[in-house]
Amino acid sequence: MNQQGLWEDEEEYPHLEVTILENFFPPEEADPLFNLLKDKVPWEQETLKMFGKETPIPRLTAWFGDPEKTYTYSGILNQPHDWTLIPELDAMREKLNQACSTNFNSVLLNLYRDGNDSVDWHADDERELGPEPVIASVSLGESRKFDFRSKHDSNRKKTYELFSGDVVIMTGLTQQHWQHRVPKTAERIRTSTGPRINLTFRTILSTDDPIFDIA
Ligand SMILES: O=C(O)CCC(=O)C(=O)O
Repeated sequence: MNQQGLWEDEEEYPHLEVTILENFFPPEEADPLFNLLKDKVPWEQETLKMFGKETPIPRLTAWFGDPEKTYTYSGILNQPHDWTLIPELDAMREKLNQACSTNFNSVLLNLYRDGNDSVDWHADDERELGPEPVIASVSLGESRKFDFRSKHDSNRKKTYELFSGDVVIMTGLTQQHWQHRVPKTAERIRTSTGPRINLTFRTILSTDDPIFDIA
């Protein structure tokens, strides 16, 4: 497993605390996980209200977590599925808990069916994640680009290519100062971009957690 850290480059990318664990899930784990999750996860097509019209978001999603850990993402209130529905997901969580020395209590899954699917610029800066969340983002299946853009200077950008089995760990003030996205791959449509699954493991704070008031 190779590891790249971006956060050492504080001058060029201030507060971008990102570590990439390449091949964290080697192919013999990543390939069966991709197939299992594609088949077993109850994928949903969420919609967003845009200009008064319900518009499908360009990917399928699912939310798993501890009971009561509801989460609002892009205006969508998510009720979690139980970990017991897919024990392999719980095993992934355990492996990431150990690598990150944390206790993830929820995961948002995205299925990008092809190069037309994407997630637009955003930060995982919702109040329920606290001011300095640790987020572990797993890629399975097709490789895709992953862009960062400074919230203060949109010309300051950094792009990674994420491959199946890679894990991106975002920590510290990253979400407060940077946005990220997975762009469409329009130029690759003719060579057909295959499906990709992304899982972002997060820790949703309880409202009685003192840190909740700081965010
Ligand atoms: O697909 C990815 O790599 C990123 C997904 C993401 O940013 C999110 O779900 O918040």
